[in-house]
Amino acid sequence: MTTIDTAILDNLAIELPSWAFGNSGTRFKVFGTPGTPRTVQEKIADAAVVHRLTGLAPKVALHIPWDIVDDFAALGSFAGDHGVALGTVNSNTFQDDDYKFGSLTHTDKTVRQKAIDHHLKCIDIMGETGSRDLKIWLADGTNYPGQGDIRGRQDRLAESLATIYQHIGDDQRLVLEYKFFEPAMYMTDVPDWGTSYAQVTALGERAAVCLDTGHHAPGTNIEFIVAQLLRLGKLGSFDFNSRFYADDDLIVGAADPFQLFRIMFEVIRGGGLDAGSDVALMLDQCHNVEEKIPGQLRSVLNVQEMTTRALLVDVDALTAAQETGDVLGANAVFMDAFYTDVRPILAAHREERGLPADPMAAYAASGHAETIAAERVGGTQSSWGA
Ligand code: LRH
Ligand code: MN
Ligand code: MN
Repeated sequence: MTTIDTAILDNLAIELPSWAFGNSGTRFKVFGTPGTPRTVQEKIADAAVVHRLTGLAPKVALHIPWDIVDDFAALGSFAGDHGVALGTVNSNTFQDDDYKFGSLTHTDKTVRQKAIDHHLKCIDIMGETGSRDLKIWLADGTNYPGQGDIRGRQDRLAESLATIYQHIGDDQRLVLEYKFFEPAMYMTDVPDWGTSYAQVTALGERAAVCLDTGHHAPGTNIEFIVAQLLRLGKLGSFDFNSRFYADDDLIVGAADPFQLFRIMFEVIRGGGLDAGSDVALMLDQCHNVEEKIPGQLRSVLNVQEMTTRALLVDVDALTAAQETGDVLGANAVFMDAFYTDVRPILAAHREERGLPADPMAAYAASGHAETIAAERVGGTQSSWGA
C-alpha cells in the first residue's frame, strides 16, 4: 500500500467563510437557528471552534461590507486570541442600487470609481488585518442580447482592475472569481476561467484565478481546469462547495465526493499542496437547513478525507499503466485509492495531534450548541448578507 505524505496532511488548511455561520436560505425562506452569531466576533468565535476540533481551519475570510467593524486591527487581535487569523477579504459590489447595470464594467465613470474605491477600502482593511488575498467576484453582466457592449465591458473591466491592482501590496494578491451565470442570465462579464485568466494575466504576478466549484455548467470537467491553471501558475484559490443543480453552495463533497477526490488529486499532482504553495483552499457555503458549526466541521473533514484518498493513489503504478496503454489498469489504480476508507487513518492522525478522533461527535458531546443557543438571545442574528 502507498504510504501517505503526512506532511501534506499536517499542513492542510482550509479557510472558513464568515458568512457560513449566519442564517441563509433561498429566495423563498431564510430559517433561523438558535445560537446563530449576532456579530462578526461571534462568527469568528464559531469558526475558531471548527479549528480547535479539527486543526484544519486556521483562517476566517471576511466579506465587506457584511463584516464591517470600526477597528479591523482589533478584530484581528480578537481572532488571534481565539486561535485563528483573518484571511481573504471578499469585496461586494452586488447589493447596491448603483450597480444595477454593472460595477467595475459600468458605462458611467462615477459608478466605476465608486466600485474601485470599495476595493481600495478592502485593500486598506487587508493592511489592518494582515490578510493576503483580495477576492473579487462581480455580479456584472446583462440579461438580454444587445443590452450591453460585450467588448466595451471587458475593456472597462481591464481598466478598473488595473487601477485596483496598483494598490495591491508586495505581499498581497488579487484573485478574480468567475461564474458562468447568475444574477446575470444572458452574459456574465467574468463567466469562465479563460476570461479570469486573461484579465489577471494582464495585471501581473500577484493576480490569479479563484475557482469556485459551484460556478460551472453541469458536466464541466473541473479537475481539468485545476490542472491547466496550475500548469500556468495562475490557480490562486478555491471556493469549495457542492451542487446538484446551480450554485447550490452545499457542503463540499456532499453531492459528488468522487469529483472532490479528482480535484484534490490534480491539486496534489500540480504541487498545490506542497510546502510554500500559494494555492488557498477556502469554503464558500451556506447552511440553509443544517446546523452551521457541524456543517463547517463536516466540510473541512470531507476535504481532508478526499485529500487523503488522493494521496493514496499509487502514482508509480498509475504512470506505468498510463505509459503502457493499460487503460483499465490505470483506472483501477485510481479507483482503488478512491474506494479506500481512510477514516481510521485520519482518526489516528488526529489523536496523534491531540485532536478528537471524531470531531463531529466531540462537538455534539461538548454542549457548545446548547450554550450558544442559551447565550445568544436578543440582538439580531447574522444572515447571509449582513
Ligand atoms: C458568488 C459567490 C462569491 C460571493 C459569494 C457570497 O456566487 O460565490 O464568492 O462572494 O458567493
Ligand atoms: Mn464563491
Ligand atoms: Mn457562488
